[in-house]
Amino acid sequence: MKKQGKTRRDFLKITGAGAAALILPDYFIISKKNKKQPNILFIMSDDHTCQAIGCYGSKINKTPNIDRIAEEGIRFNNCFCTNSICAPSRAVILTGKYNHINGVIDNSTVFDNSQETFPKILQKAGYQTAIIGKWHLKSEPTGFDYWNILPGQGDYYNPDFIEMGDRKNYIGYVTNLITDFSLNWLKNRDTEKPFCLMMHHKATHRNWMPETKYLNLFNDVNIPKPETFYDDYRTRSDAARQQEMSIIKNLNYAWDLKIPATGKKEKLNWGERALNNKLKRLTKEQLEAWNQAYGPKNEAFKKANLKGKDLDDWKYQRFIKDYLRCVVSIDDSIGRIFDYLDRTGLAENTIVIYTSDQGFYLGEHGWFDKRFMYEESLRMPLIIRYPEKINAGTVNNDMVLNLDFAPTFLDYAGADIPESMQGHSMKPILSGKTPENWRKSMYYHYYEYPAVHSVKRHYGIRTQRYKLIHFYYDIEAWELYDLKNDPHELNNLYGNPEYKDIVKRLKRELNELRKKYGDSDELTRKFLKKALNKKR
Ligand code: SGN
Ligand code: CA
Repeated sequence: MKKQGKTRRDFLKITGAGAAALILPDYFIISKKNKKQPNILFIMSDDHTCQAIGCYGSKINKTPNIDRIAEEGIRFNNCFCTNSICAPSRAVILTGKYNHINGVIDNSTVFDNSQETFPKILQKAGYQTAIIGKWHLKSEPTGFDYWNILPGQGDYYNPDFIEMGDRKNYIGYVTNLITDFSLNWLKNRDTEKPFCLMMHHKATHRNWMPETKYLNLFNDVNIPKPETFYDDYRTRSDAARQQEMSIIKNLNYAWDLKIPATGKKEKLNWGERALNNKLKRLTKEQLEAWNQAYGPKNEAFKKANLKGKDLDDWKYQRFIKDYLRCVVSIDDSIGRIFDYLDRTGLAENTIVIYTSDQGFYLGEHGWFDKRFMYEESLRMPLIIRYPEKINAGTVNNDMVLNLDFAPTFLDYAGADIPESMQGHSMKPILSGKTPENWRKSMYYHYYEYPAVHSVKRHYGIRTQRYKLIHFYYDIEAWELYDLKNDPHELNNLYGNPEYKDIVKRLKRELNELRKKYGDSDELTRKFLKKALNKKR
């Protein structure tokens, strides 16, 4: 029986106590007032990729609480971002528009917060809205009745938060604090109105600093490296060879691999200084736990004097274990949120979404980080639970984008979706009826270059079977992959005469998509000019 179906009188009958009126759970209020406007709980992590989520078939970890959303709802296997980097993806999610329209082409651009966003429209539709956690859009959040955000990337330990303009420091671990603040907001919200809460975790962003209680998790296990760890980029353009996100070459021993510097202060490299600064934030107890965990392991590493593949493997193990330890705290967070939703009856009338701003490489092609249009960083996890409308255990392969999130939420709220939004409501898909004309291909455009990790600017098209990418700026190169025969994208087919017609067709389709979404070489040049001026 659905909880929404019960009346206040039923409840009093069940409990047999009039005094129970004083402790009425949330769902009675919701059931009466907001039946048609579901609550929206949008949970987004930072850089948490499908390869490290149980329900996506992770071979390296377990995420029981996150998986519950998929078990009781829907899992999207083909949700993609339109630009695999943080601020741009967040701007797309808020506006339902591509970055060349909303303006946030890279992490250094300030989001124009006067533009229309789905939270603003939800407010007009009667919702109370809040954002808690990572924001990263540089301007102040607008469209939120309450906001409590991390400045910039935020800190894992004892972070500052900016609450409605006031900056305060908190003792604790960031994932737990974001969860505490979210639960507090839920408990104190106006129960007369539906809500939209965006809970944005900082984890699992670089430099992957785990919570003290998990610092020794996975100590005695060996996490298998992905098949493509030693990809030699043989058939690719120079873009893949010239990146700086290699686990072997670009992880910093201190910042990423947690081996603190012992040398003189003046001689420290950027990573050694950065790690020292982060460790300064820790309380005495936190630092003790940290040193107890890393100290002996670091000593053993130094003694072993590893070389070649043994050293590669050590780096991978240190990196992946810290990353996965951060995931455990996120999974705990989702567990705590569900405890509250279950206890209050809110679980019935709340759409719970779990996603991440983009995918991430966990050693695939030898990399960490994201940015490339290749599968691991293009794909976003997307799982949604809404028992009233979504059948438990649904798995969907339609191509959906972060561009579709805003229209979907507006559709559920019964609000009008502005014509200017470029995504489409996924509501019919969620109820099992994919529209016949649903997209069969998607457009992607990445701009942040020259910049950290040196991933060249590129745009491209992904269809259900193929992917065509054009790298530009200080390179002129195309790549083509057949995802059916080459799911790991190791074999660039561009230039192979057998694929001439396919390339022709894909280029035509790519141009059509660019036209449809209003992107062009001219606009790209404009953004380039702006970026170059900023650097001067
Ligand atoms: C920081 C990280 C990068 C990362 C970007 C963007 N370096 O600059 O590794 O790619 O953030 O990440 S670090 O030295 O500060 O760790 S994003 O998810 O916010 O786009
Ligand atoms: Ca990110």
